[in-house]
Amino acid sequence: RPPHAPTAVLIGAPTDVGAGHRGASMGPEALRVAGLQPALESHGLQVIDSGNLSGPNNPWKPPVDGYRHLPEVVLWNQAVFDAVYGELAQGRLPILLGGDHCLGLGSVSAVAKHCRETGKKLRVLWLDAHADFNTSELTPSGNVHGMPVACLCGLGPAELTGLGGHTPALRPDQIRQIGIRSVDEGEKRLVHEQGLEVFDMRFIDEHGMRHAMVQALAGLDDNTHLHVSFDVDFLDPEIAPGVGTTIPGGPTYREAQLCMEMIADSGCLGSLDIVELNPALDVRNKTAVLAVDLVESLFGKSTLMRERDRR
Ligand code: 6HN
Ligand code: MN
Ligand code: MN
Ligand code: MN
Repeated sequence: RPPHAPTAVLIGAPTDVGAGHRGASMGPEALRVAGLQPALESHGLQVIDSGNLSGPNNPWKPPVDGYRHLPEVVLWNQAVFDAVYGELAQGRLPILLGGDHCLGLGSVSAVAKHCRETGKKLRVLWLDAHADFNTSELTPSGNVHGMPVACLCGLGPAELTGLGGHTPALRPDQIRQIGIRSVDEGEKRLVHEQGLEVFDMRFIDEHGMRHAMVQALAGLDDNTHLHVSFDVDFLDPEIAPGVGTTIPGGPTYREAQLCMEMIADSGCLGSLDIVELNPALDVRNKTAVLAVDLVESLFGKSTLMRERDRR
């Protein structure tokens, strides 16, 4: 790695409070058991494991006014926001270990605040089977892990949309979604209305992952902070069964690797979420091992030579 590569910090957020299945709360430990830290260190990256955040238990209750566990979701996201913001302020590269995807709200809100304060441009890549663009009116489940992108764009309860003190945290044109193949009916309308740029599986089938990523990464420059929110259900369930909401027809192993490699090549990666890994549904931790393998590529596992050549 180049000498200026920032130190990465693992931040565990062991909760499934926004999910529809129990078990994502075990995600951080499964990623540690799969060797995330030594894997990244083997590529010359400095890595600190800051341990786990704490927050309320999952009360496992039905929705209230369209949200399940909103007070608990807020508390977890405040903890994530503070931790991620604090690490960015120290010049480190935060890696959030979820936990379910409602935590992307705290993480991306912190990144957005950091970018506003440092004058950086922000691009968010949302790697997911789902658009996560529901609202309390549209949601079929009340699970807040289906809502973080809408909340980041200002559509949601004030406790969540105002997390970083600036609403909305993001403009839709700062987001690119990749791998999408399950969007609820009302959610679909809202995605179109807000003009989100979505590289869904149909696009990837027709044009290939390479073309999708060329477009998703277009316009990045030296002053761009790239945040990757990696929902493990992005991957095809044949290779990644350890998630709560498997949707068939996702990226293959090589498509996912190429996606990560092209992000690494951009040289802009500034922060990362690894979310929705559910060890209770996994097979001998293989989804965690795969996630670690892919995250290694995200940090330049297979592109070290090219990166050096370029300098
Ligand atoms: N995730 N669209 C569904 C819902 O309940 O809103 C599923 C959301 C899944 C969210 O996997 O992060
Ligand atoms: Mn910075
Ligand atoms: Mn998601
Ligand atoms: Mn998902």
